[in-house]
Amino acid sequence: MLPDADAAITRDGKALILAYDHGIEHGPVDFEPNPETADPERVFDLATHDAVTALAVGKGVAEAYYPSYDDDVSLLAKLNGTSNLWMGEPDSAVNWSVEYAAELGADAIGFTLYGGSNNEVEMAEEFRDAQEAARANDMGVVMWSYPRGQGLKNDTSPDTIAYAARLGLELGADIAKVKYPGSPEAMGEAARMAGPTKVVMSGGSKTDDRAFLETVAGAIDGGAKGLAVGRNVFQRENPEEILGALEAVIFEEASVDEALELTSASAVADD
Ligand code: FBP
Repeated sequence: MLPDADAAITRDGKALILAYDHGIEHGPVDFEPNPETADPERVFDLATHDAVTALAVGKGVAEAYYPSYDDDVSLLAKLNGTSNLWMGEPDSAVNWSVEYAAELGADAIGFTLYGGSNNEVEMAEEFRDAQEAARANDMGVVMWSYPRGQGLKNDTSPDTIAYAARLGLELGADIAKVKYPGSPEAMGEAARMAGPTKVVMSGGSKTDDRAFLETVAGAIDGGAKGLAVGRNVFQRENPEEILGALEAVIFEEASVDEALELTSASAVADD
């Protein structure tokens, strides 16, 4: 990792990355709860919210939409991705080069590594090439560090998540995005193992406002430097509201109750 290499996708040393690679990873089913989010323009508009420090998208979406948003949105080029139709051992195709991402104006690259997969060695070698090319183009590096494979089914135990975070440091990521390991203490241990590499929490499937904000606040208290989130934002009826609440928790040290005041759920409860 390189100090400050992530400056273009962080604010005060923290990140709120809006992830929108779900069209590749999960398919259109993820847009069903809020159908207008199938339109990338809706999500690019969301990414102009002050809370958002970067938008993570794949090549085709970046090509089609980023030119209209390059003044207002920091682009995190998600280099690899594989559809849910793939039934083999976890793997991820590298869909665009770092050089092409740089040409499109990307500020950083994102790369999934499935530690523990039978494809880990090949993926780590692809990450090496991407990480070094990112450095040559002055771009930050974010690793989606998701241990999974034949003997490791979406393991989010504290030990595994600490190992995932450490892989980020060892392989040269500036930010390691990991699944929530179940407690603020376990998140703190993952952050400690990552050293100067910032650990951010992966959003996960949609939960209610309070549960989600409490998990995020706990992760931040534990030592996480922010959040990389998709469904818990864009699947909501009013994504802007939760972004405002997340901004308060992540960047303004607001309590969950204070942040909830910014949502209409709280307005309804107050009536
Ligand atoms: P969510 O906040 O919706 O969980 O998105 C985070 C993310 O890493 C996305 O970038 C990616 O599309 C998805 O999760 C992959 O999740 P998984 O591989 O666990 O299905």
